[in-house]
Amino acid sequence: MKNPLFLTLLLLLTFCQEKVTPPTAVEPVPHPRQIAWQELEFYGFVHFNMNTFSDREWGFGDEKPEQFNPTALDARQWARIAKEAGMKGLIITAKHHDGFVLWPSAYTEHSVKNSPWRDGKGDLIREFVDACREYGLKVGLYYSPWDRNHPDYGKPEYITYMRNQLTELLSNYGDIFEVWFDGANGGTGWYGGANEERKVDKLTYYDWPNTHALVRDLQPNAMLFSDAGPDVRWVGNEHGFAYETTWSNLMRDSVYAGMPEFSEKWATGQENGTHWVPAESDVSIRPGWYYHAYEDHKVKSLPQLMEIYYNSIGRNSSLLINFPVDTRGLIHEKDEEAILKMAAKIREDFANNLALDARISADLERGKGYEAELAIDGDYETYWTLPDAQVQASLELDFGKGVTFNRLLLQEYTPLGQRVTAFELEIETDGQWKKIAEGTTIGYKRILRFPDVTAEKARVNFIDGKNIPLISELGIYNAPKLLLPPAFGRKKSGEVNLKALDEGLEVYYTLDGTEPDPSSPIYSQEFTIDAAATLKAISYDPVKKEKSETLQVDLDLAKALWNSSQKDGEKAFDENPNSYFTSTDNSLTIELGESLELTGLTYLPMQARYPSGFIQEYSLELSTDGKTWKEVSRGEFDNIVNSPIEQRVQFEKQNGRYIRLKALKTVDDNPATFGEVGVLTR
Ligand code: FUL
Repeated sequence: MKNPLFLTLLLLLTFCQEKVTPPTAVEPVPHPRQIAWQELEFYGFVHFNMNTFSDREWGFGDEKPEQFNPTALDARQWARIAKEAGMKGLIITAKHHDGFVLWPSAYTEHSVKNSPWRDGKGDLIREFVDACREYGLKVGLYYSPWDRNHPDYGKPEYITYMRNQLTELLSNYGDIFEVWFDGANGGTGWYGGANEERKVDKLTYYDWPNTHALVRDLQPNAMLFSDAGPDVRWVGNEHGFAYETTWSNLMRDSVYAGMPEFSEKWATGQENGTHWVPAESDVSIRPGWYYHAYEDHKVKSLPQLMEIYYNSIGRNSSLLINFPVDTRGLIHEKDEEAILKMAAKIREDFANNLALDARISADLERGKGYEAELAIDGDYETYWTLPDAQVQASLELDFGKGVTFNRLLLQEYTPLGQRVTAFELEIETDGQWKKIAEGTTIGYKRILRFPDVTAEKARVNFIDGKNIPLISELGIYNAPKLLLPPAFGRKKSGEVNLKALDEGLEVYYTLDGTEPDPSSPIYSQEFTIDAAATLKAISYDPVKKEKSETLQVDLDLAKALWNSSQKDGEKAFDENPNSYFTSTDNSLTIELGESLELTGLTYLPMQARYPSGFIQEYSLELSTDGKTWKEVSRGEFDNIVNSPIEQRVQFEKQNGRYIRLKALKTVDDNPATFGEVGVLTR
């Protein structure tokens, strides 16, 4: 190269490029331990302790160590399932509110050391830790500050006890990634026999600054969880849902664990929050945190679990899903099946990032080292950004051909703080840009779902933020439809409704017992079924030409004419499985509005979270005039506690205009309750 001017220019250019200054941080920023933790995203909870055996959610503290007796405990089974589910760690209830501890603590007799399990020689924390390490999972410990067993709870001596136990737990089992302090504390309890109510000042009693300092000292890399952090905060509900706007910033000094107004005021985090305290969404795979056989049929469905995934990890939060380990000491087969289906669906939804095949460009760039391409390089450490003082810019993807998609994934580079407050996704059709989705905060990860769109070009407009956006990753996906049988509902009038569980699916049905397919009637609006019929329905993906498994519902008479003279009696036949009738005389009488040939009856026990009054022994009577009654059946609903599903009673065909279902005995001797009652006519 002979031209000295050209050489000088080239040198100048290189010099200038190298001079691109890195963006400055926007406070607050995460600590390195929080950066490492946020990459875990998904980990599991194990609720297994005395409550598993007392069949409670919150034990009173008067339970006996002898009650703790799993028959086939295998912590390796938990770890295997968690690993296969894509979880990165497990957190176990080392001590829950009832005070029983899963390791042979030197400071209490209320522990596994006095239980029949492993002849009192067992250490469940050790077995748990070993299993987690074998499967490459991180280990976390839940420790309830509230202790309904300990005689000193409420006094200063108890704080010493708590710290002694924490010292055991945090010194003897290797690296711990998260220490979970529950916000529920203070109230009635056994308290060494005192059997009274003990209130504590949640802000001051535990002397959190010094308790936290102890944890820090013993486990410098452990994340400290409580409602208020200091490292990770509660999301404010137990559904596993973060918020449309979720900040990792929190006004930490205004909050403490267990404060009454935490959920409404603080759970979303705050844009101007002073500390980095990201959210963790916790939820159980069943209604309860602990195992109850009567919830075996209430394991969350795939659509419910996917909703949780998108509303937690998809909204700048980590996800902690709980396994209520059963009395054998195993994760129940149904829970395993559910979590593995969820894991498979997550993998499927994010199998192929369409942005990787697109040409990416930006209308503004900071310079070398911050180009648009870095938003699709799969490396979280590199990011696209803008010159200082700019917050508005677009990242545009040119796919080169029409592609179909329904998910947008964005990640901010959070080590320099959370920034974006408004963004939108547009696609180009016929030369026009059209908005198809929008969001507020992004944070570590944000996923938007929207109905299928097909376009050659898409762009994400960053509209507003606290400072220049730093976009580590951008993903565009075409998540396959959730091809599950449609959801079914029926009204008292007999009107039936069907609903596909994902966008873009069609529903076909039959009433003649044949298998539905796309040549069967298509469901477009509610229709009435007022007599006995078998409804079969499928969801159908018209693009892929695939159908779901078949939903089959055996329907009988509509309840349009039914009446009850008992107060609230109609709640037992309103076709709403979640409402129920509690009887004052252990019976329910229904006037059917017409004389009918009957062959049987159905009884759905109440489905509420804490049920009572299930009928165990029943008598069923019919009458044509409401005065003279004839018993047509008497018997027992065998396994109704463990499996509170619909019970069926059949009898010889009889005429009746009135039916009376009597509870001769309820399982708990509480007044009889009725979730939903129906009749059979065939
Ligand atoms: C709550 C506790 O009271 C529940 O029993 C459960 O442990 C859940 C994770 O946290 O606050």
